[in-house]
Amino acid sequence: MYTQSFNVPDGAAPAQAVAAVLNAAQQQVLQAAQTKFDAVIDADGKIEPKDWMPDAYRKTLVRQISQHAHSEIVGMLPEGNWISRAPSLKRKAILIAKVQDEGGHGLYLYSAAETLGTSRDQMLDALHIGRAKYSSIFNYPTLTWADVGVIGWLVDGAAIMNQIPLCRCSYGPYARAMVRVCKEESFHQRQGFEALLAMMQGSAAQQAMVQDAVNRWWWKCLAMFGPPDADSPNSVQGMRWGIKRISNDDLRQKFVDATVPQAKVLGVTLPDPDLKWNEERGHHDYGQIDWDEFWATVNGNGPCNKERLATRVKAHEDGQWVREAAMAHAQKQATRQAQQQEAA
Ligand code: BYC
Repeated sequence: MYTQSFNVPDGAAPAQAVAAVLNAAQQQVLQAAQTKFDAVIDADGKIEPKDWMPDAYRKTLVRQISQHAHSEIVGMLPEGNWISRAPSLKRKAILIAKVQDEGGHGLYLYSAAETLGTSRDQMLDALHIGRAKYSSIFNYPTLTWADVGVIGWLVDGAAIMNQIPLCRCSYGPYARAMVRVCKEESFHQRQGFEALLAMMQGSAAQQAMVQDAVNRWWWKCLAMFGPPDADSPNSVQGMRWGIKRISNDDLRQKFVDATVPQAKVLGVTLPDPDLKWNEERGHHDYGQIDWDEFWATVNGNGPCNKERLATRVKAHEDGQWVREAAMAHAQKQATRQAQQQEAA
């Protein structure tokens, strides 16, 4: 026989023969869809929600976008703790706006992930039972007001470095959401730097508070970019698909190079004796990141993991009545609209 699909033994049941032919036809359709998908990726184009995509591409995007969304809404917590203790009305207004922005980023990102066929409830359930990841950085305490400035300067600074390339991600809804997120994050980073600059021009105690916060956050921010490239299981495929554009280590290096001159302007010391300019590489060398500590935190054993998750679950439960009221209102509006249409 000519093809594998026709290669059925004599006397096989007709139903099996039909299924084999159908299978071959389905394989052809699938192959054509895969070829089209690969061509779009190779041409640096965009994949949109209704386009065919491989299951693994869809799964990777849901994983990354939902983790990103979770990071935004858990990220509201360490800063939210300081809203009532901000040192002036101006700083309080800025912080409220920033925390609100993070909530908005979570919403755009959950919406982008929903276009891939996973519901927001499913994503939130995964977060609340501790199955889903969110950024390691939010499992550390914010001990002083200087921590809030350092989160803006370094944490948002690292987030922007990672997120600017995501504006060119191959999945359209994620890329478009990131354009707005990055614009807002850029303000967040600058307000953090400006708050620290004000403190560095203040008393010796304020300056010491800033230095202490920088000492506690610096290494955690370097780890935010994820494991070294050689230990990053998702990187190669993520880059092949145009989801990730720049590797974990390259982004980390860009962050170090961009931050060193900013630290000089601020007048703080970055807590790394190995940090120095390497003329040959055209980059700064830096010391060893504690990856054991990073993995312990990612796996639920950082200083604040349990507290963050408990606060998030409580916020979700406390908000149940709001979701119910919104649904009841929408239902009422839909019924009223249907009645008006019937009457017209
Ligand atoms: N924390 O193979 P890899 C923000 C996980 S905050 C926890 O390199 P991938 C904000 C990783 O998920 C920033 N887990 O993975 C700022 C993977 O586990 P799974 C949020 C981490 O996906 C201020 C495993 O380690 N931004 O925006 O290729 C206020 C192996 O890693 C971390 C984003 O999420 C970490 N730091 O690369 C409020 C950006 N690093 O999933 C909010 C979007 C790695 O296989 N995400 N892991 O079980 C990304 O760009 C990428 O997902 C990552 C990791 C660079 C984070």
